[in-house]
Amino acid sequence: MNEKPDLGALFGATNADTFFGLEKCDDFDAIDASSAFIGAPCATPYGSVGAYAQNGPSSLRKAIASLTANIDRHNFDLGGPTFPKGTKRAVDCGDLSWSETDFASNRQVIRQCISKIVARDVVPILIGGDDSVPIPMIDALADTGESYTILQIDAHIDWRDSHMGETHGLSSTMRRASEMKHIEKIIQIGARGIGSGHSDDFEDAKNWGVKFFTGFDVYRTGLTPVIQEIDIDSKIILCIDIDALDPAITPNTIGRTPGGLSYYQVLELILAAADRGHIAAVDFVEIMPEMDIDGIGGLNVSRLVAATMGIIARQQAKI
Ligand SMILES: [Mn+2]
Repeated sequence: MNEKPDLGALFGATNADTFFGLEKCDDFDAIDASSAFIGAPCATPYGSVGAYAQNGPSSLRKAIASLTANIDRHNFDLGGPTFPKGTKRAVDCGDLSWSETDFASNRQVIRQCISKIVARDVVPILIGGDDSVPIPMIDALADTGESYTILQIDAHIDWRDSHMGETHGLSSTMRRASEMKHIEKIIQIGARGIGSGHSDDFEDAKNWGVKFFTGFDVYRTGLTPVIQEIDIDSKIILCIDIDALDPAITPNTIGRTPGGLSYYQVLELILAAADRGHIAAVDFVEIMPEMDIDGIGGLNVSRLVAATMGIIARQQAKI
């Protein structure tokens, strides 16, 4: 047999151009959902590599297409259907428009979209795109007048002040966030190996007050100390760079680094954020299907996104 069997055919999946076969939403001003899948192919890329993760959002829609007929089935990671009775479903807002040359405009498009969605009490799930995409998302939350904790799950700390002359690129995300008045706490989990960060950047972050739990810390002590650091009733921005996960399960990324988190460890952190606090916004970034191996990364990331939608649906319905 040369052709691989099709799981979607086994389940009766239909062709869907949205994530998980969710309803499409084109009007941010009228959006009515628990959360919203928003594709952001590009914000502020470095000139040397360009918009290398632009196919991330479409790759996740494709990766979960086999389950479009199963959206109401039991998800054993959640203890029920993804969207149980009494909850609102998520929607898919498609991909935001973007330019390869006008980065300020890319950031403005993301910022405006997030500001409108959160004003309607919908939790954005921004799908990148490289790790510069969250900067305007985090900035947009200033419009609510609330204060936030960032839970950043990433192999890299992203505290460069500038890299290759760019201050809003993917290596500066947490430093830019730290400069925003509405960000009161940052917890960073999963840093490991060698990235673009310098020891000075790490010192600056610690001096700001960042609570760090490295990949090695999680390996040695588990997640309990991390979860205890999440303040009760805090409003949380979840910044998930998929290179936080082990490259064995998310090879679909440019920054593969040995020693990453497992699927369940990341899921437990997302559950803990909703359990102790309130998830206000989410991003999943650095998704690069060209790097994937037999669809393994798309599988793991798309299922984590779907589980996140289920966790947020329960949070929004207070069940
Ligand atoms: Mn990273």
